[in-house]
Amino acid sequence: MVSNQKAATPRRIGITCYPTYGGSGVVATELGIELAARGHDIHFITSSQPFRLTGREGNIHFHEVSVSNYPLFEYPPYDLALATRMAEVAEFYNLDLLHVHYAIPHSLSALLARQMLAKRGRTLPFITTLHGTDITLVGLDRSYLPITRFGIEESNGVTAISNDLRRQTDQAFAPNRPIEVIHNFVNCDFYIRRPEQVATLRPHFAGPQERLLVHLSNFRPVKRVQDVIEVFARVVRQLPARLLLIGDGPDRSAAEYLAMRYGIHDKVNFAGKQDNVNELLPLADLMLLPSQMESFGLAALEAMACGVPSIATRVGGVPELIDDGISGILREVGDVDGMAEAAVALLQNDDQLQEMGRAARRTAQSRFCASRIIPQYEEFYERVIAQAAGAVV
Ligand code: GMT
Repeated sequence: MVSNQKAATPRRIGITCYPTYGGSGVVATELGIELAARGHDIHFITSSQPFRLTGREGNIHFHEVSVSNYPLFEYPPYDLALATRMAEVAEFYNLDLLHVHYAIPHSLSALLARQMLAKRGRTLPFITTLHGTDITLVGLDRSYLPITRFGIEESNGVTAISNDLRRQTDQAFAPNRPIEVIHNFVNCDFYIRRPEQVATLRPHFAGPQERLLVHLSNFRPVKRVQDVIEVFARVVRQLPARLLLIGDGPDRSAAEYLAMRYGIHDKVNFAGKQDNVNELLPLADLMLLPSQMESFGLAALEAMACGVPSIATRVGGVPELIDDGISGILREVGDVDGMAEAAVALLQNDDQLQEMGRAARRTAQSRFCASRIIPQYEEFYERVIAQAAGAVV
């Protein structure tokens, strides 16, 4: 379900992202779906079909980037194959703009594609959206820093998904161009609590007297999934509860081991990667997001839209999303006792839990709905396209 408002100027836009289960891929895919619904022609240029695309959406095309594995290549040159495909698609479909998500290496591939087309007298501006770890982890690695800065500076436009990420980028890279903040968004008609659906599905995950806690991530070390288990182990000592873990990644085994050590593994459901998170999140009473770093916290926003508040860490862009004590609860990184104490207090006070869930939904609707954020991207596209057209002699 997407908003059906139509764009003033329909455009042909190429979108590149990591199409697997990362937050940046989710944002890029949902953006493409929303833009297509508003009348734009969207071309995903990615290594595989983005996982949230069904292939049945109108106005959406998928162009696979295949990286040839010539025996001489110790490292298959994905960035070059991508640049080539970007240039081909842009020329064939007469694209107005490329929008790449995650700076490395996508901004550099887009730069090459722009240069290839310039040789043929064509203008192809590109926008880079910074998502977080492309700046805070990969970008700050000395071996990638200069090229990350170069990709940012060469972009025709740059956006960051939170004020905090813009501040961090300015501080670490001091780029010679302004960065526009366009927050992440959620489709509030798709992420919503439907009581009949909850009544049917919830018994599969928790008993009538049990609270259900949820965590959704790619189980990378930055997510501190072991802290989720630590918090839950403390909560379940105080009240009947279950934990639903959605996602998969390198720290899953460590989390499973910890759950076994605490003897709580029968109460923890490792559901793995799931496509229907919009149906699973509303089943929960509370989300746990104890990340080391989070430039925005899309998982928390998706839960909030479903009326599920989060206990999260006070890091990065999370305070731009969650008002501590109103639409969720914030604690310091690693404070598993504090998070557990807050969770128990909230789960034992139904009125407060309900009120926080309503505030979470209100925040999602009033500040982060797709219908509010997508026009900001459209307006930015128009500005960048006009500037690029003006710059061509
Ligand atoms: O950490 C992840 O979940 C992956 C990463 C990505 O780029 O795929 O997520 C980043 O982008 C998300 C979407 O914009 C943000 O919601 C996450 O906060 C951000 N992750 C970090 O900053 C650690």
